[in-house]
Amino acid sequence: MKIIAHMTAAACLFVAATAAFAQTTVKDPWIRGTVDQQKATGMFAQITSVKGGRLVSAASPAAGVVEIHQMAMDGDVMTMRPVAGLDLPAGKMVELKPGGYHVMLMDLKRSLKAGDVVPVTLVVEGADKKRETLEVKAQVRALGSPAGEPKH
Ligand SMILES: [Cu+2]
Repeated sequence: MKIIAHMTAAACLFVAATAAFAQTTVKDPWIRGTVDQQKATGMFAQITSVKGGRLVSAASPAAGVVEIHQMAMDGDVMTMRPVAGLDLPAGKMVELKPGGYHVMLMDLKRSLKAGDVVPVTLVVEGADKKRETLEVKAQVRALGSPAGEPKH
């Protein structure tokens, strides 16, 4: 019994240490594929910041310009606009998804085909103003695939 108790304590310590290192986690990053001549597309993901923070910028070698965008209905029209940042409440998963927030890749260097893997760098600023840089590998999904529905 005593040995088991010790092992549990060690496991807890390990989890705590990992969480402190990876302040923000990015799950299931993906990019909507493009057709030839298409110059922009969106990246989506599920972002969770342990202590809370703000996604302030993004960059990718695949795109000349990368912005954080918000999609919203303006009357009957779906509009998209850049925002200065996206708040990540502590411990709460924020989903970037079609029709909502997304990382907009513009001035694309080439078309992105299903199966490609695109590196994207996300910068998250914590409440203490410290910046955390996250290197993400986003998978390109076919243009016509259902809007971000996870595969079950
Ligand atoms: Cu956009």
